[in-house]
Amino acid sequence: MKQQTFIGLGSNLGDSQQILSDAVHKLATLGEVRVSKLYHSAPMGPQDQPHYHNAVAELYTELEPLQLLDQLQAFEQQSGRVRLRHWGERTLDLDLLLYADQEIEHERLVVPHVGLMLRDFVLMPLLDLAPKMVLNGQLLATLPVVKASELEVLADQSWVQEPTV
Ligand code: A4P
Ligand code: MG
Repeated sequence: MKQQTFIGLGSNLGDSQQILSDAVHKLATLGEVRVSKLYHSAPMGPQDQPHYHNAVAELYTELEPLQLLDQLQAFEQQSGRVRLRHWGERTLDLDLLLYADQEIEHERLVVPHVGLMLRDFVLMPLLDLAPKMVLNGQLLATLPVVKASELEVLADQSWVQEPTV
């Protein structure tokens, strides 16, 4: 049975819009995809790194959670993923934010993603796709971090470019 999942996309090295576009095309090989707007966000973590491009994709897929994680990690590698340090710059980061309403505590996979409720660069694009989403009994749209967000919108949902690969 197809499950509703949400994937967080981030990049701050290389041609980030193209890298995220290519990632969306790859996700589309796994099932039906819808994308959020494209955002520009100041780095969380080390400050001496470029701003990030961030977005969220909704994916309906038959893959089990760990199979999906394997695919996300393969896509990261195919993008020539460079990750220099924890919370540091990277060509492509794909995080499994939500998998249906499952709670997963596995050594390789924690769902919902640990940063989900804390990060405006995850919450704002997620809310584009699911404006009424409730997690832990909390309407995400009313979280203080959402209300205070000053994320820059780079483009509406039509930001996905033709694939390069
Ligand atoms: N892992 C566990 N749960 C998950 C999950 N739900 N989704 C494990 C994906 N992976 C999950 O990931 C480390 C391990 O997490 C994986 O091997 C997987 O088995 P990683 O991406 O290689 O490691 P990392 O860089 O140490 O950290 P992490 O936790 O991915 O960093 P984050 O939390 O993704 O943060 N600032 C802005 N503005 N925008 C950003 O997108 N991103 C980061 C990275 C830092 N600052 C940012 C942004
Ligand atoms: Mg990650």
